[in-house]
Amino acid sequence: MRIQTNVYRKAHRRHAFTLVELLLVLVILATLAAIVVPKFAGRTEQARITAAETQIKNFETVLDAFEVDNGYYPKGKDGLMDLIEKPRDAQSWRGPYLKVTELPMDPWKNPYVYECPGKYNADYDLMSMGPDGRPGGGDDITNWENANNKKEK
Ligand SMILES: [Ca+2]
Repeated sequence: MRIQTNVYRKAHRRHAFTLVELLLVLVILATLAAIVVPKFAGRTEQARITAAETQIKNFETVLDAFEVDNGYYPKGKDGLMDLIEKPRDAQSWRGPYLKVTELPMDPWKNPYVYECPGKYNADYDLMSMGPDGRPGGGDDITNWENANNKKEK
């Protein structure tokens, strides 16, 4: 009888200790999450920005190839589609210039914004609207900042 009680107490104490341990682990995890997640989130955002910059550079390369073949950059706001589907008036089109059936979205799941002729560049403007998903706001990733083909102002 006495042994049984001891065993029960031991088991009970062990169980209680485990609960405290669990709570402690939860507290530690919550603390870690509070510290680690914002830093990590910042990095993924930076990674997305880098991805958008890389995608724009890739578009530029492909648009140059289009220009070499056709003598002009794809026209209008839907010009990027001309990289995938042959425009009616493009006689020397040798695409598709992108190995996709749909244009890639930017890292925030918004379409890249293309315009030819450009407002900022002599040839064309290409940008991602950035994390806020709208033009402007200081977070746009464009091909006219740090571009060497800027229009004279
Ligand atoms: Ca923006």
